[in-house]
Amino acid sequence: MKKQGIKELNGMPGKHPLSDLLRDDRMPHIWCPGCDIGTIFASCLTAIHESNIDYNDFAVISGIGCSGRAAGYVKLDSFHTTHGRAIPFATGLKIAKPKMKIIVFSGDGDLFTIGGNHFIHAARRNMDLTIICVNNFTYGMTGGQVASSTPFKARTSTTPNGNFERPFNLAYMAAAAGAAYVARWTTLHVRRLTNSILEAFNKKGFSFVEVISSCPTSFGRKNKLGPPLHIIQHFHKISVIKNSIHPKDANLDIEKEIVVGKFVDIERPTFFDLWEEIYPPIREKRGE
Ligand SMILES: Cc1ncc(C[n+]2csc(CCOP(=O)(O)OP(=O)(O)O)c2C)c(N)n1
Repeated sequence: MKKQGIKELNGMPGKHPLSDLLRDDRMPHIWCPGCDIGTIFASCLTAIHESNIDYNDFAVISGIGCSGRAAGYVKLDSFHTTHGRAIPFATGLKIAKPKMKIIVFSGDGDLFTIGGNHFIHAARRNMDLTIICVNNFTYGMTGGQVASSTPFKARTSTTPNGNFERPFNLAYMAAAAGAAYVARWTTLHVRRLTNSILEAFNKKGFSFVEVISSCPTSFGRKNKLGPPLHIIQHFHKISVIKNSIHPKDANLDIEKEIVVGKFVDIERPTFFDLWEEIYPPIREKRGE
C-alpha cells in the first residue's frame, strides 16, 4: 500500500493528516471530550506512518475498553478481541505470520488486571510484539472501577472511600518479566512518545510503552482532579525524565512524581530465536 506524505495530506481541505490510516467510516469515535486516548492513538499512527514498514505488514490488536476501540478505527489489519486476551491473539498471529509487525494497543485494566497473566508470559518469552498501554489508572469504559494500576487511596466507583490495595508499577513489572524494551511517557510528551513507539517497532523482542493518561470522566471526576487540560498539565509538570534508570526506581505517584523515560533497551533471545535453536526441523518443514 502506498503511503501518502503527511505534508501532502495537510494541504487537502477536510482531510485528516493521518487519514490514510484512519477508518473515516467509523467516525465519530466513542472517546469522551478531554480523553487522552486520541493523542496516544495519533502518536501510534504517526509512528506507523514514519516507519519504513509497509502498511500491509502491520496488524493492530486490542482487548476491550475505551482504549481497545483503537483497533476498530485503524485502516490496517486489526482484531478487537475479548477482554484481557489481546496478547494471546497477538501471539497466535505472530506465530502464524512471523514477518508481521504486531501492535497491541489496550488499556491498563485489559493488559494488567484481566489480562495480566498473558502479559507476564509474553514478556518472559520475549515474544516479538509491541505493546502500547494507555494507563488511565482505571477501568474507564465501564464507569471507573478499581484496577491493579489504581493508585493507593484513589477513589473509584468500587472503592468510594479510596483504594486500599497497592498498585502494580507496570514498567517495572514488564522489565522484571523480561521485556527487551520499556519506556513510559505522559500524553504531553508527544514527540518522545512517538519516537519510543518507533524504537519499539524496530526492537527485536517484547517492547512495552506505557502512556500515563487522564480519564477525566471516570477517574478525574471521582478524584476531583479538575478539567482535562489541568490533569495532563499536572502529570506533565510532576514528571521527571530519567532515562536508563533501573525500572524499580521508576516511581509513579500521581500526586508528587511521575518518572518517565526509556528504562530498558536490551538484546535478549526472542521466542523465535530459542525455538529455532531447539527445534530447527519444524521451521525447515514449514519452508521458512
Ligand atoms: C470478561 C469481561 N469482563 C468484564 C468486561 C467488562 N469490561 C468492558 S471494558 C472494561 C474495562 C476496560 O478497562 P481498561 O482496559 O483499563 O480500558 P479503558 O476503558 O480504561 O480504556 C470492562 C471491565 C468484559 N467486557 N469482559
